[in-house]
Amino acid sequence: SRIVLATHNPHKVSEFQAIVAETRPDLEVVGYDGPEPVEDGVTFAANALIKARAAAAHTGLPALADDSGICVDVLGGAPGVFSAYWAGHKKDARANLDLLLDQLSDVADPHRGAQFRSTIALVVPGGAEHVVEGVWPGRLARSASGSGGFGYDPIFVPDGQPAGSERSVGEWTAEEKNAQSHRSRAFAALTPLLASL
Ligand code: ITT
Repeated sequence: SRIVLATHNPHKVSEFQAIVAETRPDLEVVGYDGPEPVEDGVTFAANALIKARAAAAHTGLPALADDSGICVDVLGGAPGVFSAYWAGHKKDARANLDLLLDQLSDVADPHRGAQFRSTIALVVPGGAEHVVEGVWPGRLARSASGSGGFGYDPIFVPDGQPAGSERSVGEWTAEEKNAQSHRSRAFAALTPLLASL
């Protein structure tokens, strides 16, 4: 069966395609190029639902949408839902992460905790709506490294790495990232809800 992925972010599309191929190879993920709704929610869940509902209504197919971001402990969870536009109205990943590093320049290592969060909404036309979340704990690096992934990956250092050889997600392969990421964790929570599709 087919499911539409309501995102205009090509990095999310390729991550989802890899994650779905691992767990539900029978599911055909199609892209969405219909109208982009205004994402004016104040939570990840609200924005994920706005995007999934719009795609389900426009295509008549079950729709998935991801709303995600980085949440920094000493900033009370910011950038959060503002992650894509942290440095201004243009989506500029480099400006966003440079600003975040600046904001934490005086914050010592033990206090640089942060999480990537992914909230996925599933909307079945005329049927159910579900929202799940995946969290990936870690901390912010002192400077950017690596060119893998997208967004804040070059400054996010996930927990659980051997001391002395910690790497930012920018230095991870796509396979390494997909094995652990917030997006994979959210998708794992969704798997039982996709069973009827
Ligand atoms: P769509 O709304 O079309 O899905 P978007 O990129 O605008 O695409 P969001 O509104 O959910 O999506 O913004 C998410 C932002 O959070 C994204 O632009 C990155 O800055 C950051 N982000 C989310 N997941 C990330 C990841 O896996 N690695 C690095 N940064 C991530």
